Amino acid sequence: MKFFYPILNTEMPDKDDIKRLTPNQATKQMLERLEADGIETSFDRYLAQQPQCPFGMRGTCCQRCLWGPCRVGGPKQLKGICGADMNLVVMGNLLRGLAAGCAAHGQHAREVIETAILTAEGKTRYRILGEASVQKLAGRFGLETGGKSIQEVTREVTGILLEDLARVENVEMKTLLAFAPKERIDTWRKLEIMPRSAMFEVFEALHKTTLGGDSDWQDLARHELRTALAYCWSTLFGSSLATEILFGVPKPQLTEVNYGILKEDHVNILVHGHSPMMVEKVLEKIESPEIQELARKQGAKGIQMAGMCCTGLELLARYGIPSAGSILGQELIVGTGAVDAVIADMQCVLPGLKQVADCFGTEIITTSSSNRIPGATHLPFDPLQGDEIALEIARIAVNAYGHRDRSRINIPAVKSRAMAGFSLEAILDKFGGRAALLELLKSGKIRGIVTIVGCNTTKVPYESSHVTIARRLIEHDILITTTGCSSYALLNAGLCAPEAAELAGDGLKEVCLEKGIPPVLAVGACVDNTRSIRLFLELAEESGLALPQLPFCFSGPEPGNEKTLGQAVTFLTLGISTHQGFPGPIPVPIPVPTADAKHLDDYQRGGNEVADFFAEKLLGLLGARVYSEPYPELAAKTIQMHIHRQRLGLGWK
Ligand code: BF8
Repeated sequence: MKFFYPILNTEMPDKDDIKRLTPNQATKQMLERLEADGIETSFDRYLAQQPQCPFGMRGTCCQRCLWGPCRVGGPKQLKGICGADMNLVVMGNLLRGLAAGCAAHGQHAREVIETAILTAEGKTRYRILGEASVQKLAGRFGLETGGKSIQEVTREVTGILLEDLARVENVEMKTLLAFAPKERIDTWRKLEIMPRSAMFEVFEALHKTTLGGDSDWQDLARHELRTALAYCWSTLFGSSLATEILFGVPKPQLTEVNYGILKEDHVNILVHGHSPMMVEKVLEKIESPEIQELARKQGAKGIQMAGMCCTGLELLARYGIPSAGSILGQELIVGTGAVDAVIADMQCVLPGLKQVADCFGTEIITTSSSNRIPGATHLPFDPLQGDEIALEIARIAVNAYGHRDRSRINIPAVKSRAMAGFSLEAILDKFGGRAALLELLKSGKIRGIVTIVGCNTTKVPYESSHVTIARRLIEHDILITTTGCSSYALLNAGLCAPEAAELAGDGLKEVCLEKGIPPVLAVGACVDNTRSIRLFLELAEESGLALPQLPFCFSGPEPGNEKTLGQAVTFLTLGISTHQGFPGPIPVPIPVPTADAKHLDDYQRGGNEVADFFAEKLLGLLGARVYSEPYPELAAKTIQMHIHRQRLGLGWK
């Protein structure tokens, strides 16, 4: 590959490498087409950034005060102006990144929980479709429900979710106490990392990392773990549980994925972002006689919804709405010229999207007051007026079909079959309950469960790391759950279709064929990592074993958004070891300066205390560690070895 970074012991692709190595042929076609048309995308801007700053790549660039930026760890600058060394800078950057990710999922959680509360109070026209989820959650929280209406119980449970998001008092989080195993709670208490709430810990993370704040990197590391716990048990659980309360629990269904699902003679509407509140209502409205008639008048044969990023995955899981592409695909899919409108809510909506949209006359409608794009139509979500706003959005999207330039439409004829919608309930149902799934694990027919999650990055050939790792793991009888942009890669590669069972090892193949399921289970959006977590918790409880003993692993092959940091550290807190792909969120060992070093590239790749903390010390504290491995074939081997060691430890063959 074109760009070699000896300091990180890795290399990065140019555009030819990406086109040659991506497993996604639709992406290859769109890259070529946009290149020919002279339309710039993230892939071009990435090239313009080469070579990227080696200090920034290693997390040793500090911009936390106005004295900086300080590049720490070079031949002449072992410390920043304030005296911060590499450990303090790296750990502080990690903590700020995790806090930002926590705030992002936290705003998502707030929107969903508030909508659920207003709905329980009878103030919106949403409905509570997940009554069973409400009752189960009330049971977890130990609430007395006798004689209470479903609205009253919903109000109580969602009130607790909101408290966990924003509590200031020194009280332990109720969702954590309701779901986490005693062994973990005892471990976290001993480490003094029990959080108060997501907002409190984010506040404290920013406080601790101001100029002249916390100078002890190990204390920042402790706060990293504390903030990850808040992230998990409030922002992830809050979003995921409140969404299930409002819209119900997904069930597996078959659908199609990738750019080829767009239809030239239909209105094509792309739904993008993370919070499904607005597009749930838009879905209702496009079925209305008014909007269907409007589409006919515009000459369209129908309306095709297509999903992007996590909002797309919410609709894929719940209704089988075809998914189109992940974060780095957003400019490419608009470049097909076939997208009439993009409805974008919050997060992962790139600023560059509007430039491509303007080249093709695509309407962008932003629906979150947190995420605006200059020049886009802005209709912010309001739970009290969801129906009216959704109808307006549907009208704009359908009317856009009338002024599309048909001569510029070019939809790659690439699509795959997929089965999605694997909620926790659906997984347990397919396997005949948690005891039956545990037996399959013990017998070795399924050797382990790995959750592959997270974003794409231009630093590796598009979607290739996700797909390579998943293929190798299923070949070795390892069942996979997936969320986020990782799941787009695996869906597009056909690994989430039931016929992908043929690609699995003998044991996993037999199980998948018998159950009629794929070896890669798409469980939902990034916040639905809760489904994989709850699956791991169920199996730990059934086995009577602690989470760190079980043959589970987490992999984030292509880290991008700061939210990914929270996912990785969340699984570490649970005692589940974590692979990270391209060196990103959690540092690889930082080169140690030698006396005669004149330039960064002269340095020896060595150790540093923060890297050692994640790669070694955590094992003693939490029973889990980080594996940093950018090369996917080696990463898959590393994960297999981890699963193998876990099984050996249990005496499972
Ligand atoms: O929360 S995987 S690029 S879409 S951040 Fe964003 Fe990363 Fe995609 Fe969803 Ni998750």
